Amino acid sequence: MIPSLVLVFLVVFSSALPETESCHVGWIQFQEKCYFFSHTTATWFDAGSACSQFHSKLAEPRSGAEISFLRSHSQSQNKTMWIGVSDIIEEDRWVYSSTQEVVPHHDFQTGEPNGHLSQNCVALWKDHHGKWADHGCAINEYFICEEILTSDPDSIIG
Ligand SMILES: [Ca+2]
Repeated sequence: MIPSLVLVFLVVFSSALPETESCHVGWIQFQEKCYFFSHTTATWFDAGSACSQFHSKLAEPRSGAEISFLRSHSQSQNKTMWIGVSDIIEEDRWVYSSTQEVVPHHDFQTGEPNGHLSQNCVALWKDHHGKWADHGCAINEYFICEEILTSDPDSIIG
């Protein structure tokens, strides 16, 4: 009796573990972040608020790998999608929304940004195959939220 009881505990315990280290249902993991690709549209500002409701923020691609992943995934959905980059505060100074840091490596399509003062928010542009374009912040588009994947530091592989 005792060994089987122990086994039950082990199975329950070990099956519960991965949930704390994986993305929520409906979110997609890439490297150490979880992403939510919206099924509805919102202005850039409302998209940011919607992400906050999920304890996340508009996606802020920080590496070439993240840029490529987001470009490819938005392209597979064939949608234009907001990310957390804008030049709202100072024209032509593109910064991440959450930190106001200047974006070191952008992915603007050739010829973009081209909207000057009328277009201050960045979207992965459907017709540019997911490369960036500046766009009117008040326009409703799909959006991408990101959340850092919380995991036990001892369990990180690689
Ligand atoms: Ca602008």
